[in-house]
Amino acid sequence: MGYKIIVDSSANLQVLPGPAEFASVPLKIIAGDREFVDDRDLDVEQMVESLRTYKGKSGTACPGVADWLEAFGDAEGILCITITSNLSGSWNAARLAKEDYESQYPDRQVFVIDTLSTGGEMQLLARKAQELLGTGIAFGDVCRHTEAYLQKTGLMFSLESLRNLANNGRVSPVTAKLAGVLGIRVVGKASDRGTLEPTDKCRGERKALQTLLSRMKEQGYQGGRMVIDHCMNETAALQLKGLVTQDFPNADIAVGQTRGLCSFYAEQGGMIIGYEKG
Ligand code: X90
Repeated sequence: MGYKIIVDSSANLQVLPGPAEFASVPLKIIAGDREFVDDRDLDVEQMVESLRTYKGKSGTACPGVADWLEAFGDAEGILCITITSNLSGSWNAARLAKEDYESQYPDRQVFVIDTLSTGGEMQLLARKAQELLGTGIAFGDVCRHTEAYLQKTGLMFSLESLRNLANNGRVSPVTAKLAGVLGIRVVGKASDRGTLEPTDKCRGERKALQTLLSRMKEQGYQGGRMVIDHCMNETAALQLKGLVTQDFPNADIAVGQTRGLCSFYAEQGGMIIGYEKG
């Protein structure tokens, strides 16, 4: 049987070793007549730089049904892991692709998980799915266990600017005003509904990092897996890793860079953290 795990590019994941084939379906970032496809060839730093100086309207586009179908290839068991359906149409497109594919190939199966989240939490799920597949359990059970794992994972963020989120209607103007003052970071989490829920307004990076860690501990973090993705802010990401490691020397922490979609919304200096609640 050919199995395939597919995320959209908001997961910040381009390769994932394991028994199943893996693919990332790109979202797009659009600024005037420029279009950035969020695939492995995208030069993220150059995109962030050119957006910084671009004064016009900019936005994003989710993958369409055809993009998901193309990623399905001819796999017989497919697991799609998408960004929150409350902020993007990616999940809906994947669901429609599933209907299409299953009616075309009645003996094949497509599962679609709405993570109500993004970034590192999606990475944790994809990794879990590969591991479960390796145990030899049935594919349907792999997908169900992976979805259940969402109860044990969470997502936090620290943002210096919410401008692109507000300009594209992903947070309210009131929420966006929390940030925008030099040196202020908005720390928050993915809500149960899959929206941004600011929890703290922090003065300075140090305070933001301490707040992130204490909020994660409050949610049940005990030194399990953590994925820290940053937008051109490796210093802070490594500092956070250091702080976490002081409390939990055996924590399994991966530090990486946000790809195109998350870089557009998290903006320079931003961090997105997926973690295990216990
Ligand atoms: O369909 C599209 O065009 C994509 C829209 C995505 C909008 C939100 C992306 C947020 C990315 C911000 C911090 C993490 C927030 C998590 C909330 C669930 C990064």
